[in-house]
Amino acid sequence: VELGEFVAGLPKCELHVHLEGTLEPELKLALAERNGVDIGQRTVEEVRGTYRFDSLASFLAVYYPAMDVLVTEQDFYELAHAYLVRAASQNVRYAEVFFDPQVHMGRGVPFEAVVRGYHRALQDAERDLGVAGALIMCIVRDLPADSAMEALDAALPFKDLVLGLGLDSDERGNPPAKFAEVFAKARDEGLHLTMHCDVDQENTTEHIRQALEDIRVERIDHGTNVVEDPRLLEIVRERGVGLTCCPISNGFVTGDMKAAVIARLLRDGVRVTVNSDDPAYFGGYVSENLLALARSADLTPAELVQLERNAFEIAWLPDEQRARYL
Ligand code: ES4
Ligand code: ZN
Repeated sequence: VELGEFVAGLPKCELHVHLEGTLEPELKLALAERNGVDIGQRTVEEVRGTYRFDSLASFLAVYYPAMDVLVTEQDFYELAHAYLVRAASQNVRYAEVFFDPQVHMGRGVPFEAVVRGYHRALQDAERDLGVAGALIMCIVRDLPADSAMEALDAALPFKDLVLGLGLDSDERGNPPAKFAEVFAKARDEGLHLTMHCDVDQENTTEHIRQALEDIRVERIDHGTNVVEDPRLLEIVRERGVGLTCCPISNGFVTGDMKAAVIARLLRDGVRVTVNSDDPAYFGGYVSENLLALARSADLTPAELVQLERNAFEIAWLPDEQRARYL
C-alpha cells in the first residue's frame, strides 16, 4: 500500500486544532457577506494572498481580524460543522478542539452563542458523521489574567459543554505562571488542563517547567523543546504527559517542521501525537500533517499507527469509550 493510502485509512484522533483556524476562505467570504463585515478581500485568491506567515506574530495578525466574520450561534455551528466534515473524510474518529472565547466576547458575542454553536455541531457530527468530540476553551495569553478569569467564569455555567482549559496565542512575555490562579480554579471545577508551549519561543524550557511542575498540566501543546532538558523529559515520560505536535504549523512559524525531534520522541516512547493546529491557514489537515512528518522523518506504517495510539491514549476520554478506539 502506498503511504498516502495507508495514512488515509488509519483511524485518527485529533487533539490540537483551533476551530477558528479551520475557517476556510470560502466560508470566511460567505460569513463576511452574510454579516456585512468588510474583511478587505472579495475573492478566495485575494484571501489566500494574505496568508504569508513566517512567525507566530505574522500569523496571529491575520488570524484574529478574520474572526470578526463569526457573529451568531449559527456561524459558529457552520464553522465547526465544516471542520468535522473534513475530519470525517480523513477518518478522524475523535477530536478535542480548541476555541478562543475571549476574542469573541471582546467583540460583544456572548460566550453562550459560541459554545452552543460549537457544541451542537459536535452533537450532530457524532450522530451523522461518526466523529465524536469535545471542546477545550483556550485562554488568550497576551490578554490580562483578569480577562482570562472572566472567560473562565463565563464558561462555568456551561461546564458540561467544556472538557478542558488550554492556553494559546503569543507566548512572548506571557508565561504559564501568569495564569496560575485561573488554571487552579479550572482544576477545582473539574476541567482538564493543557497549555501551549510553542516550539522555539523565548524561555521555552522554563515555560515547559512551569506548565509541568507549577500548573501540573496533563498535556502540552507542541512542547518538543522538552528534549533540551533531561529532567523535564523524565517528568514527561514518568507521568505519561502527551505532546500534541503540529509539523506543518511548526514549519510556518519556525521554518522547520521539527520532524526529527518528533520522530526521536516517538521512538523513545514519549506520547507524541500529530495534529493540524490551524489547517485552513497552514494548508494541511491531520492526514497531510502525518504524511509530511512520515516523509520527512522516514516513519514506518507501524510508527504511524503508534502516533494514533498515543493520541487515543492521551485523549480525555472515559476508559470504556477509549477502549472502543484502541
Ligand atoms: C496558534 Cl500556531 C498558534 N500558536 C499559538 N496560538 C495559536 N492559536 C491559534 N494558532
Ligand atoms: Zn495551537
